Amino acid sequence: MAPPSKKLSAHLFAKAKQILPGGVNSPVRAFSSVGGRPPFIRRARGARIVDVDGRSYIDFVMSWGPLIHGHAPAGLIKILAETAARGTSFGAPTAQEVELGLLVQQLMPSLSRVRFVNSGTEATISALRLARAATKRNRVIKFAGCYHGHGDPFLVQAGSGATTLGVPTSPGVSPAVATDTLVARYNDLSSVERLFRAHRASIAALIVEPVAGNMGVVGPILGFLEGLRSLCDQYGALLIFDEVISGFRLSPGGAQKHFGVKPDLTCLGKIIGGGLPVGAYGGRRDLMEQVAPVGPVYQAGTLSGNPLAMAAGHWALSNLSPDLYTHLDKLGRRLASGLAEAARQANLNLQVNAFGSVLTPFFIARPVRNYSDATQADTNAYAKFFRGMLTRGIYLPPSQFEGWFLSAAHTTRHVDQAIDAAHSTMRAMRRQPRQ
Ligand code: HOZ
Repeated sequence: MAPPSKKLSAHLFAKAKQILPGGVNSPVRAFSSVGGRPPFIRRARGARIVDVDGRSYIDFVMSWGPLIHGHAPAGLIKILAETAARGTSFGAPTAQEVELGLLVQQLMPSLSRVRFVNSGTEATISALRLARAATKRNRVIKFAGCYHGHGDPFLVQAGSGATTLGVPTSPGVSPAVATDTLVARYNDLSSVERLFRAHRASIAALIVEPVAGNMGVVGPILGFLEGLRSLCDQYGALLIFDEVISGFRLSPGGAQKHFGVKPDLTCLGKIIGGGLPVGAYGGRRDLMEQVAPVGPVYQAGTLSGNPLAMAAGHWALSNLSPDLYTHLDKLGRRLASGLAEAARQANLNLQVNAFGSVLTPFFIARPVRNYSDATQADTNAYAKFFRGMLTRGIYLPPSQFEGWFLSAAHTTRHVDQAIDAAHSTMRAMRRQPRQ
């Protein structure tokens, strides 16, 4: 069979660049760090996406995490159609937002109150404002390589697209804002303690991705999250878990349930919207009741609690089951060990960091436990690997510093196809001279 032409994607990308900066609405999608042109997607179902040129790929991006049930599951599409037929937005209270709130609380009991917003970015900036108001302090500790959306206080040594593009601290973040952001090393409690000691009475909060997902996947070492909880208690700061990625993915109760560490505030996104734009923040009642209209901390949104998004989120969370996590864990382990074996046979350095259904293979010889390790990975090797996999019909994150995501729709067959593609891609990489 003749390979399909890539004309339409190429044409659309050229046209997109005439109107959208870089041709995209989120930087990592432009393929800048892996080379080539992004396929434009026409449709998706299950674990597969199909581009406008008719090429089908097994998808390991899954919209960067929200699609734990796969693309376009029939139950979700039905609920969305029924909900849309009743109206797409009211800017007024609905039953759906109450139902979703109660379900979130049932799954994550630390959220005794929850506020829905439209993205993870909104959730984190709102949670930080609340923490500052509640503690009457201004500073925040974050970790190098953790990404909490694109709010100014968090675009300091940030992971995800900021690292991919080589601008971990973005121009445009005012120095005054950056001064209030203190940066520690992930998995290094002594770096956190030093900051608390030096700035003791001025730190409002510490924010962390309990399993880092935006420097690639990097899990917490034993005692790290517990240590953060004690340090926050000792120094009177609030502990904020950014569970935008880990929430409902690591377990129905997120990383906080999995590791048994209770944050004061939690930020959510991705799965909570079932593939529609939703974020949320929530936590201790005494804190959340400082949010307007109960308290003075202002935050609002025209589309917050949007009925379509609430219905999608409710469907997604209602369909989480123990069997789903067993399936995801099994596939995650199979994919991780398959990739490691492919690299071993091709004699390439590879470390696969995997947590359930999210993983990142780093092209590096030694373990990756923090941002400095992650950024020493061979990004040229990742780029070659990415291009080889894409040619073989496997759609991966176009950056070394992102997670791969599995879903209910992935099967052993999909995973084995990806492993086969990895074997042949890595063999070919081995034959090519280093760039
Ligand atoms: N920041 C997102 C990944 N961690 C990328 C979102 C996107 O490009 O869609």
